[in-house]
Amino acid sequence: MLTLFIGNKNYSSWSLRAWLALKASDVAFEERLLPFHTPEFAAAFEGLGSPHRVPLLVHDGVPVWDSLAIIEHVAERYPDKGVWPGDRAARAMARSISAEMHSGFPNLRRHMPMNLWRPVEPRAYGEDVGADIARVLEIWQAARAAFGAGGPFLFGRFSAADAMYAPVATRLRTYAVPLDPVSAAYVEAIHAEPNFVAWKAAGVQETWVEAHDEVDWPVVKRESAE
Ligand SMILES: N[C@@H](CCC(=O)N[C@@H](CS)C(=O)NCC(=O)O)C(=O)O
Repeated sequence: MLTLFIGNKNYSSWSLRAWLALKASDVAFEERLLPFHTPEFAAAFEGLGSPHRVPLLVHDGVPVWDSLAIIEHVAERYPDKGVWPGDRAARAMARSISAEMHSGFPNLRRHMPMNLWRPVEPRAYGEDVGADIARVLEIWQAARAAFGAGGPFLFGRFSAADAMYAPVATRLRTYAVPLDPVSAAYVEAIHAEPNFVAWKAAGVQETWVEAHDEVDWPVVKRESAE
């Protein structure tokens, strides 16, 4: 039995990554949403030896934490589910860019937090954020050009690499970042992906507000409030 602990769907980009990868793999799992900064959140991690962070997967009593470790765990345990691309060169690139996402882009992540209910509005950014964005777009264009022929995602069909970059696609849209045509089409494909659509629909209904993820604070701009 698999249980995936996640945070608030509106804000928790790391939870979204693991959740999308699990959904795409079509492995049955139970989802448990832990609202941030609640006693319920802290209690869920007791005795597991993991950090108090989501996502956390518990598989037959064994805890696996950190989005990329969860993805690798699922890929190992369900090798026929196509978590990573089937082609070896594509898979090598998919793993590389997923690791790059996992360890990188701090300026972009800090300046443009995932916030699914924020109306699409530009946010000015400096050179450091611009450099992160330029690298993301370079990655997307390279993957699409080399391996994207079979579908709208980075390696054609949806893979763990798309799960890793989906929250970035939302940020680029939310903060109205100008995009080249290839990247714009990719952002569109992520926003049309049915699992993502379901996640966002749930996220924008939530009522918990995280001040540090609201860049217009103390104003909380919400699409539904318009
Ligand atoms: N490197 C971790 C990052 C996990 C992480 O930072 N999760 C955040 C939410 S997106 C968290 O649980 N924060 C705890 C809190 O805000 O109390 C991963 O890839 O899963």
